[in-house]
Amino acid sequence: MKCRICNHSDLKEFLSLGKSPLANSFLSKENLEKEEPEYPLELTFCTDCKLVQLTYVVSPELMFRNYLYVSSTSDTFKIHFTNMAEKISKDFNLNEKSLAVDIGSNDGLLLNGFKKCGLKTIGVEPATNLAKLAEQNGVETINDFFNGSTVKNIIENKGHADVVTANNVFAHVDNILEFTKNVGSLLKRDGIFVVEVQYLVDMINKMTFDNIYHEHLSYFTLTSLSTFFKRHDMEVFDAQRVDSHGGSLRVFIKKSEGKFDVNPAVNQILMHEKKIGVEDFKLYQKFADKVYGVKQKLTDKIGAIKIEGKKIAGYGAPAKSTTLLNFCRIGKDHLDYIIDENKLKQGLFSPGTHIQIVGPKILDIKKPDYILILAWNFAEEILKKTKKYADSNVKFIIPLPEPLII
Ligand code: JHZ
Repeated sequence: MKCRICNHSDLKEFLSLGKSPLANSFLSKENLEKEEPEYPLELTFCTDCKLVQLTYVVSPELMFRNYLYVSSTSDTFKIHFTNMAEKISKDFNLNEKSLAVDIGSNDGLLLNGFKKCGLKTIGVEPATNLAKLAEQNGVETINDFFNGSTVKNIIENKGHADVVTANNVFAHVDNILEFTKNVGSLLKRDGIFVVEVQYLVDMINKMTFDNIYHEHLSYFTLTSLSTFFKRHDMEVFDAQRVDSHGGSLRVFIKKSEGKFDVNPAVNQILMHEKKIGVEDFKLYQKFADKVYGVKQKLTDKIGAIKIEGKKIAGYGAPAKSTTLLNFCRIGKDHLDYIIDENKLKQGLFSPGTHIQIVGPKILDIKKPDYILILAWNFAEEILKKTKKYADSNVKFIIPLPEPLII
């Protein structure tokens, strides 16, 4: 195997979570008996460009043409993306003449924010169900992957872009080089490319190893990102740590000839990464050891609760719960059901573990003794809306960084 970014062949493997089904391949009842494809989940480290990456690439056609994740399901994200659109519009003086393109635009949440700020917008979304939903939400959307022909289509019909955004998309792309070249062709000379990616440093610090699944091919630090862009005529000129998904990086990139000065924050984060050893393989080996330890603690806790004859429900059926449940072998014998408010997931069954996904009303009918918060990144929002159950003695388990019962 060669590095997806720099083609180097000295890659060092450090973590295997075994084989897992695709994280968002929730099953209908009729498909429960059919064989489910599983693919290896192994992480490796490039000794040259320092990118941490998956060893096995699943075809994007299998993962992204029908997508159950809807950005607007959580209030937290509605606020996050609306604020992001407002901040970018204000900081970069964007107006009704400016064009914003969002790649992986989902239900149009971010672009709706840009529209409210007066910008012209267009989304690119490969999932047909989501592209339709975005159109219903009033956001013009091209239903395709982001590639040379979508770029040509946008330039011909809308012109070049002032801002291109890719939130939780960049890590999902196998051929990042081609993707980045296409972004470069779409942008105006002084246009900006803004990406949000889950931050590997947070994943290590907060032990959020459930974020490892087949959709996420790359696990970025600012070190690996800025090395990549520098080698391809672009430059990171600002970076911020943001809370999403247990810790992400929002990175601002310009063409090399673009006008923006590099913010000192970039160097500060790079220095911090050097200090904590992101270029050193030992950091990743230590992380892997800890992952196996957390798995043991969580399965011990869940096992002990079941021995007492108590009932446990899951809350949230995020993609990452597929990794957690399959890797920790938590299944139907442990969780009676999983609640998720996304209607597209309700009535389906969790990949690999076959636990039914239901709406929140079930809590009044089949009250559990414990709720395992699988969408731990929204623990605050979920705890708030389930307060009445906490008041009636239901306990909550937050699985990571270490299983905690509250
Ligand atoms: P959430 C997503 O992963 C998808 P996921 C994607 N693959 C990606 O890359 C990462 O983000 C970064 C539900 N919920 O956002 C909604 C409630 O039911 O953590 C969601 O199904 N009630 C693009 O899937 C799930 O939990 C609630 O009150 O891991 C959360 O999924 C709240 C707040 C959420 O992303």
